[in-house]
Amino acid sequence: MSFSLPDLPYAHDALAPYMSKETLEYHHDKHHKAYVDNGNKLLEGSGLEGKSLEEIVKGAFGKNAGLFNNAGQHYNHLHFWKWMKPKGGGSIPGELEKRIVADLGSVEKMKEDFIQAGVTQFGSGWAWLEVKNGKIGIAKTPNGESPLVHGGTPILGVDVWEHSYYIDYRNRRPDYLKAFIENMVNWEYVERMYDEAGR
Ligand code: MN3
Repeated sequence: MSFSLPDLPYAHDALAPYMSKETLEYHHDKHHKAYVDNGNKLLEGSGLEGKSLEEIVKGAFGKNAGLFNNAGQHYNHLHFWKWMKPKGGGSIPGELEKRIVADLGSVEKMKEDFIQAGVTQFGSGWAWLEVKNGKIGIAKTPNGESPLVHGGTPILGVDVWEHSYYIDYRNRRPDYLKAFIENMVNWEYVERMYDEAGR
C-alpha cells in the first residue's frame, strides 16, 4: 500500500469558531500532507510495504524512527479529522456513555481527566481515550505515538502539537482542549471505534 491524504470530511471553515479555516488549511493541507509524502518515501525499501497502516505503525515502532514518526502521524491524523464534526460535542451514544461511566466514573470525570492528560503532555503529542484490557482508559503519548504501540486501541485522540491550536488559541492549550471535548468531538465516530475495538 501507499499512504494518501484523504479530503477533510467537512469544509475547512466548518469547525469555526472552535478551529479556524486557517488552522485546518495548515494542519490538514500542509502538515498531514507532509507526513503522507515523507511516509511514502520512507516506506520504500523498509520491508513493510504491502502491510496495513496499523501493521506498519506497529512494525516500525522502535525500529525505524523516520517511518514510524510519519506513518504514526498519518494514522493519528486520519482519525483526528473524523473525531471532529461541526456542532460536535453534546450527548454521548448510550452504550458508550454507560461504559465510560463504568470504567472512568462519570462523563464529567472522563472530560476532566482527558483535558488533564492533554495539558500535562509536555511538548508535542496526543491525549487519548483508549480501550485496553477490555476497559476504557485515559492515556497520553509523545510525538507520533498512540495507544496502538502500547497495547491499547485508540477510540478518541486530540492533537496537542502547537500546530493544532496556536493560530486559534496561542498558548492557551487548556482552552483548546475544553473546546475540543465540549464542541468538536464526533461521538458517533468514537462509538464506532469503540465497537470495533471489541468489548
Ligand atoms: Mn497534527
